Amino acid sequence: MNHPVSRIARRLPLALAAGFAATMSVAVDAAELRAWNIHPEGYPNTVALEMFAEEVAEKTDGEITVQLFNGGVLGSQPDAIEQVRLGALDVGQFNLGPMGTSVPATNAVSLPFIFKSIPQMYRAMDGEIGDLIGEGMAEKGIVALAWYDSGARSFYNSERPINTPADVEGLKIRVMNNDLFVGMIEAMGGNATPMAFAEVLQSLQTGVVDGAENNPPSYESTSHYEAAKYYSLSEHLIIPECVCMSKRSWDALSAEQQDIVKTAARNSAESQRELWSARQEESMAKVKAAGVEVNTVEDKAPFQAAMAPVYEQFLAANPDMVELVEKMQAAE
Ligand code: GTR
Repeated sequence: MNHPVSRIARRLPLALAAGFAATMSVAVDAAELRAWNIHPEGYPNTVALEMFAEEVAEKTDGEITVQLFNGGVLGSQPDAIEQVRLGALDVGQFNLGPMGTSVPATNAVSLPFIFKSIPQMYRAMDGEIGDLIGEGMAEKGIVALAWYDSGARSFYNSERPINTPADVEGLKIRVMNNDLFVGMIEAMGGNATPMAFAEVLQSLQTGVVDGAENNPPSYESTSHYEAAKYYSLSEHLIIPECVCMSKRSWDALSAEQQDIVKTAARNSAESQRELWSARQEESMAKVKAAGVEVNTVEDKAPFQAAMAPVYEQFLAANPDMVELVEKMQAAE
C-alpha cells in the first residue's frame, strides 16, 4: 500500500505526527513545525524567527521546516502557551510575562525591577538563572531554546505624564495576563485590567483603559502611541522572551535534529538582539515625531519602594522561589 505517512505527518503538529507515526510503526522523516508569533512582519522578533526557520530547513535538508504564523493569528498568547504545552502547537515565541500562570518559575522575571539593566538580564538568562528557569519550563512541557530581548517596559497613557507612583493613581491600565502585574498596578493605586495584546488598541481608543505599558517597539508597532500620547520611561519590567518548543515536539526529534533546532534558535537570538537595539531607536524617533510626549522617570526609587508588597506577597505564596529571587537580586 502506498501510504504517504510523511506527507500526512507533515500537516500535523510534530508531536501529534510522532504519535501517529508510532502507531503506524513508521519513523517521522519529515515534519513541519507550526510556530506562533504575535508580532507583525518586519518586527525584530519576526525577522529573527524567519532566520531560525531558514537555518532549520537548510541544516536538515528540508526534513524539518518551520511554518510561521505571525500577528497572533493562531490566538492569544495565554492560549498559545497552553497549546505549546500540550503539543497542539510546536513552537511559540513567547514573552515570559504571561507564562507565569502555567509555569510558576517564569514569575521570577516578572517581578518589577528585578533586573537592574538589560545587560544584567542577558548575563542572568544566558547563565545559571536562565538554566533554572528553563528547567522549570521543561517540567511544564516547554523547552526554552533561546532567549530574545524585549527591552524594558514603560507606562503610556492618554491622561498625563507619570513621574511618581502617585501619578498612576486612578488610571485604568492594561496589563498582561498575570496576577503579579495586577498587584503591581494596584500597589500604586491604579486599576489593572488584564487583557490580550490584540485588544489593547481598541480599548485605548474607546477609553476602556487609559493606558498600558510596553517597550518602545511594541508601543510603536501596535499604534498604541496614536491613542496614548504620554510615554513615561519607568522601565519597571525587564522581561525576556523565548523561542519555545513543545516538549512533546522536541522529544519527537532525533538528537541531531534537536541540536540543529537549538543552534538555529540561539543564532536567531543573536540576530534578534542586534535588530532589537536598532528598532528601539527607530521606534522612539517615530513616536516622538508623531507628537508623543516622552519623559524619563528620573527617580525610580519611589516606584521600587511601592513594589515591596508585591514582593512580600509573591515570596510568601512561593517560598520555593525565594532562593532564585535572591540570586537574581544579587546578580551583577
Ligand atoms: C510585547 C511582547 C509580546 C506581548 C506584548 C503584550 O512586548 O513582545 O509577546 O507579550 O508585549 O503586552 O502582551
